[in-house]
Amino acid sequence: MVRVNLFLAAVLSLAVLCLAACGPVSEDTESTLKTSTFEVSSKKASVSPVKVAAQGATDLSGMWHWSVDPYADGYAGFHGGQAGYGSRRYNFIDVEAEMRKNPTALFEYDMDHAKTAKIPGAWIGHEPEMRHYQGVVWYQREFEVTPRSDERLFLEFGAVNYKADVYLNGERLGQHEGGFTPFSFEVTDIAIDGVNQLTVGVDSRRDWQSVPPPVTDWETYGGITRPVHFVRRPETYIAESWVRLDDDGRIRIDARLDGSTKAGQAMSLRIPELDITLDGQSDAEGNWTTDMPLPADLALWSPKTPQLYTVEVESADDRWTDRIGFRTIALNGEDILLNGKPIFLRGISIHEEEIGSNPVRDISATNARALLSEVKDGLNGNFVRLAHYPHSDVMTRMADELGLIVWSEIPVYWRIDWENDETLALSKSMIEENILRDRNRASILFWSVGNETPISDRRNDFMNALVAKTRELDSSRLVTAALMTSKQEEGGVLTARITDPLADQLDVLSVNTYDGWYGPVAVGDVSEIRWDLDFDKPLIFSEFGAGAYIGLSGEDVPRKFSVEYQDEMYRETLEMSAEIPSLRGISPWILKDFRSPRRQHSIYQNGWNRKGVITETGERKPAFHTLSEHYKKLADDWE
Ligand code: GCB
Repeated sequence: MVRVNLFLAAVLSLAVLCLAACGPVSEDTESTLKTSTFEVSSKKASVSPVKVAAQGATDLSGMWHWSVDPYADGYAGFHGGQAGYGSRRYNFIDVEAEMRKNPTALFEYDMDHAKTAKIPGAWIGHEPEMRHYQGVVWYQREFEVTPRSDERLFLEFGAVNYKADVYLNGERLGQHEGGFTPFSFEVTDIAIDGVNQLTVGVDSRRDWQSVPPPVTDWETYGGITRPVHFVRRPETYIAESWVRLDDDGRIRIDARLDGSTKAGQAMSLRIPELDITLDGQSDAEGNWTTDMPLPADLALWSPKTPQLYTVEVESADDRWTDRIGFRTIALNGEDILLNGKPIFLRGISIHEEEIGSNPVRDISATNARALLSEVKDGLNGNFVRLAHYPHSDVMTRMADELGLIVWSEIPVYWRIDWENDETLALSKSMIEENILRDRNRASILFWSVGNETPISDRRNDFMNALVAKTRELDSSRLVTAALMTSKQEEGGVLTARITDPLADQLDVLSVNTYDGWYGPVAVGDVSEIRWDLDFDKPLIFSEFGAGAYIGLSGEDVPRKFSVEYQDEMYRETLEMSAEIPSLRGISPWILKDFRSPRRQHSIYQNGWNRKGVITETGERKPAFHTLSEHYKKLADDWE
């Protein structure tokens, strides 16, 4: 094994062997870890559009060493302060050689000899003992680099759930918080010629300042859940490109160069299939912003015709490419217009969990296609709500390709610390990372800023700030959030209203409605509920549903958890929905039974939320067919 800084390690090992017992020595403590959202110790780090990784990138997927650290000894000493030297999983040393060489040296880890697991992959899949583990796990692998003087080097992470502390060759690059969005570090000055050692401390724990909070209704899936890439770029490279069709019918391009020669560079855009080339020049800041008329022969993207084009943006040294669809979105009172035509969203909600009896949040292209094909072909759908956090970009790219409209969400969910400025900053950074990653996806029509958040003055301010941030970053899409409703008896009729003040801020109203499952309303009375809405905005049912255990059926009176009960709930709610003039979309809860630790009925649940219309292994329940038929009729009515 090649290690380059053995000398440094030897000096350090003498100097700090006592530290495990000696207590605090630096501010690199747990409290720093708790408060930071995107904090970088030494070198440049940036949010990065994932597409960069596909170009000039080495995929570091494969077998990585891993080691549990339940007391977070790799983060801090047992009296606080810096971690003891013998517990720092990120040391760039050969632990075994060190201990052989120095009889006083004590290491209580050895990553080189630790077990291995396939990365990306949540640790729930590493071994059965990890099933309910919440805490710190360290990951490590080596990779070879031959640096070139005219290149810049980056490490890019698709997603690490929930906090990541990243070290290269023993040097701390920084921390990222938020389990669902990409981040990167520039390592040009840290990567070495030869074998490099990458170490990631992953902490799955959350508190009330976290987003999402500690209490949710899904499996946490701690770990490095999306690919890691080592990326080489030219010294001046294309850091971002956003190419889309704007409301005014023109194709707009925003590209940004980063590097010492970013000013005044010749830039060009090409769409080879349409024989289009557009030339221009970056400004003093390296930005190139321009537009062009819509080519006459361009086919617009829609669920029926999901046409994508290869788009290339070029600078002197670099080339960025993506597959992009072009379409417009607008509102006209209660109508959502796609390419100028009113649409009805025939959808369903999905968690990021593949079909199978033992999911590990492995969203390969095959697994994404399997999920989305159930919506598109099985349900006759045109829409998916990717709940409750940004899903893998494999899903959003697949939605582009298959022709499914997407609702993309950040995990501002139920109850978080509305008073906390850092929680707000974290939520905003998640919006930014999500939008930067996915703004070239034609399929995404909606950015959702949260789900079922309880009304209070502080929460209202918090959510309003998120709406404003979303519009600032992308004014071309519609902003929504899943709200709760209030219902009361009026003249003998149960009447539903939206009283949440957040409704006024949103482009599209969305409500979760569970009468017939939660609360006193009998399932057979759901179709009688009336909706009193006076907003001149479209409404989406972002959730409704009922738990159904595939093994419980055939009883005379449908009862909770029987598949007949779920089916009746669907029939009743769909009947009710047909009476709401402003309804423009439906996204029941949920496509597939999904893991949720809060669901522990020992016959029907055993850790699974059973509201799927298919089971975890893909078996369709009766409600699946009811929904599919309903959507077939809606498709005929609206197209
Ligand atoms: C909801 C939540 C969703 C839950 C669902 C349920 O309202 O938005 O995250 O999983 O209800 O099954 O109760």
